[in-house]
Amino acid sequence: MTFQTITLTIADGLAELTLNRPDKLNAFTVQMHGELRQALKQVRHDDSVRCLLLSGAGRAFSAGQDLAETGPGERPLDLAQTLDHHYNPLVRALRDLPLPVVAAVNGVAAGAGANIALACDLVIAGRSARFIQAFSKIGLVPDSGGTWLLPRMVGLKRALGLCLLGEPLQAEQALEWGLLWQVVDDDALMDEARALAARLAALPTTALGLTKRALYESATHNLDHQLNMERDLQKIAARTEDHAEGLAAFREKRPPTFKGH
Ligand code: T3D
Repeated sequence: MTFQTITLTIADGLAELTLNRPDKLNAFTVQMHGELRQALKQVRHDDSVRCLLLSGAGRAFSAGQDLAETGPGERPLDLAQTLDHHYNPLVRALRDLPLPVVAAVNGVAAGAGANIALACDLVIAGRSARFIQAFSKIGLVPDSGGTWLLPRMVGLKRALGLCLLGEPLQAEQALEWGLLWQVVDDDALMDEARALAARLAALPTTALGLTKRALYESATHNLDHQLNMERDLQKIAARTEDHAEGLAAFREKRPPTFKGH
């Protein structure tokens, strides 16, 4: 399938999805959302894919919504519809993928661009990356899950500071605050991100998919509910070939070769 605003390549268990409007800092348009929906559907239905790597072409991850997509005087649009049709399904699609999703953040990630990166399971950033809750600067409320994610990741007070002030959070600070998995030199970002994604792609994918589900859903569960969930998911994981392979490899004192199921 050919896309105009994104690229998608699939090889060796790894799907690489790149936001590709570098001259507009990969700002999201309706067309990009449509292409992302198709690409994520393709990834989800391709059994060979065991990890997704999301990145942005050029000097940004994404500057969020394309503010020039509508001409002067064409706003206000019904932004509830925009979120219902485009941003919310995108965040859910990334979260619900039953395999690990890595975001590689180069340069700026602003507005929905920041929150979509942070919605990915692991985030690796270049040293010069910055995350901006740009919404307050244009009279909007953080969306794409930012108001849910940020308080859980950095605590309520830091989330308030980031969202009210809309100031850039530099990569090193974001790492210290628990938003990121790793910060690397800018020119090493894609190599390091691909190495991380390849590592994840070689792990037992079904178990990883169930693990991310358990961790994300824990946010709204009490301990009893979570214990029951772990019981149910463990029952599924225990029936996978990868579990049998893991046990065999342990007994035979060799590295396991997981198939992903
Ligand atoms: O529909 C809805 O609104 C609902 C959904 C909302 C979700 C959201 O994401 S709302 C938040 C939208 N994003 C922003 O408010 C960020 C706007 N951009 C900026 O603040 C700055 O561009 C950055 C801090 C991201 C980067 O600054 P800088 O100095 O590195 O780059 P620049 O020169 O400002 O931008 C470079 C080009 O990208 C420039 O185009 P030009 O002049 O070279 O033709 C600029 O206009 C364009 N660009 C940057 N951000 C956007 C954009 N074009 C369209 N939309 C953008 N968001």
